[in-house]
Amino acid sequence: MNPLDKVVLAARERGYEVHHAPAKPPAMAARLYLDWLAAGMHAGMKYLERDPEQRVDPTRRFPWLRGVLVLGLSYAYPEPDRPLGGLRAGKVARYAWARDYHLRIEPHLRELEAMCAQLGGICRGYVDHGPLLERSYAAAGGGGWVGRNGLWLTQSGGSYHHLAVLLTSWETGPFSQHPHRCGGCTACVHSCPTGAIVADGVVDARRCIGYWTAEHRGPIPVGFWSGIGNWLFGCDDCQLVCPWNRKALAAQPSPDPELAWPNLDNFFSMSNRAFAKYYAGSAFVRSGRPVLARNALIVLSNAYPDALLDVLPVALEDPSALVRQTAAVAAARIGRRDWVQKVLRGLTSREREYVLSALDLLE
Ligand code: B12
Ligand code: SF4
Ligand code: SF4
Repeated sequence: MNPLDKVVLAARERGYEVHHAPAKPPAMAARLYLDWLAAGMHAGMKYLERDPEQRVDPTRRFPWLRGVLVLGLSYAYPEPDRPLGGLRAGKVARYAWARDYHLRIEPHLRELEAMCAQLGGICRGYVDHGPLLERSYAAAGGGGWVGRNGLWLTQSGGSYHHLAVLLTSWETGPFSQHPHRCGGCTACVHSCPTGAIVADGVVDARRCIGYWTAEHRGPIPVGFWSGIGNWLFGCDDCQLVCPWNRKALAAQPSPDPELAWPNLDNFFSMSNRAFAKYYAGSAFVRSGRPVLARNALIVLSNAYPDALLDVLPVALEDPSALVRQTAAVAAARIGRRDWVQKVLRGLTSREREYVLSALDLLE
């Protein structure tokens, strides 16, 4: 067995499906990325502007790079039951129902890198954080295609796959391209509450609930609040309707009911430190307690105004200005403008500006 096949086997033994992709994403994928950036669709994710040439052609940064292995890990595990007790109102995207996938995948990538070195090659593994077009590698890897919702999906496993890439100093191949199997379906496009799927496979992050609720750290413009519905963290609307996800099922890892159905009260009653400890190892910790509390206030103001009335007295006194700002707007939204004045006093002029312009829009 040649060294590359040994690495592929080792990845499969760790639960990944593996596809061969070329060292560089196809020129058309590079063009799509640069056009997306130029149109500003990356919203506040400034890191995506860094070194776009390297992202579309990683051989510039890694001169030893000859081929890429795409690793797919299914997370199509079943939905756990909602625990009893507590304020369990918001929906969490499926990827966040189990231990943070970065923490699960990265140790495997380090093991595969070490194995490559022992076999006389070089490998570098990335999941999410590298300057790489993971979906374009996946699409070029032949195991699946990029659907209208922009997600990479396979016929047998649907789109609930985490992706990682292993850059290698060995030639990969042969390559094949999977047929595009969306056909005449447009279910995902119509399901998106905020109209974020602006063209086939193109998502404008400025409109995506996944961006606002999990990546954006500041206050959320009030114009997006109703579109967020009861998505507390991330959004799966464009995957829930996909026919290719109906049959997909994965056994591992088991989802944690406390992550799939968190008790919203925790985001207001816990200190930042207690929150980090309680949710250690989850995707929530990367965003932090104030972001989860911000989202909870929006969900409650959209769908559970009575429960919002119960948490507002605490939220309006929260140590985080982000939470107080959001609480003030949420209070006004359910007719309690009399609670806003007190909050304004403790905010900087910029923070006040957000609240006052949101109130104007609510009129
Ligand atoms: C930035 C980012 C986001 C942004 C922007 C999303 C977007 N669509 O671009 C936001 C925060 C909105 C986001 C949301 C989500 N994300 Co995200 N995100 C990323 C990240 C870090 C970069 C993506 C990027 O570069 N976008 C720019 C666009 C232009 O590029 P692209 O999405 O890669 O699309 C390329 C391909 O579609 C290609 N293409 C299109 N058609 C074809 C055809 C062929 C033949 C080829 C070769 C290429 C090709 O062209 C595009 C440009 O190269 C990647 C990880 C990574 N490093 O790649 C994860 C990633 C794409 N996200 C992921 C996930 C799971 C999500 C969410 C489902 C999370 C959630 N539940 O809330 C949502 C889904 C939103 C959606 N419908 O896309 C997974 C996707 C897994 C999969 N099966 O596809 C990734 C790969 C993370 C991971 N390692 O698992 N995400
Ligand atoms: S994740 Fe939600 S908001 Fe983003 S494109 Fe999909 S359905 Fe639309
Ligand atoms: S919902 Fe339909 S159009 Fe969207 S990705 Fe799935 S099959 Fe393709």
